[in-house]
Amino acid sequence: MRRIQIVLITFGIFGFLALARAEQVCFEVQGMTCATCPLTVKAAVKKLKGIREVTASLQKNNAVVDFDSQKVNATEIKNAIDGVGYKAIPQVCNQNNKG
Ligand SMILES: [Cu+2]
Repeated sequence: MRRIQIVLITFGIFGFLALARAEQVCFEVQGMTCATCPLTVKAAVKKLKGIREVTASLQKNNAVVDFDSQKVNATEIKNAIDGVGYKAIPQVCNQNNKG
């Protein structure tokens, strides 16, 4: 009985992973000049489907986006940032991107 429960839980977890593909993309964002700019970037990205979390930093000139790759892709995210007047340049995500 216990074994069946474990099997069911395992299938539940993998089923969830199959439905939602969590990915992260990081951008250098050029053109942010004041405290409102990161908020504008965030709002623009959040309008897209499949966005889980967005951080945008004026000090670091960057944005980090967690998204579901089955609903949205990095190019659409870049276009959303560019579309509100900035320039998003994809970069390798590392610890410096966060925070
Ligand atoms: Cu601004």
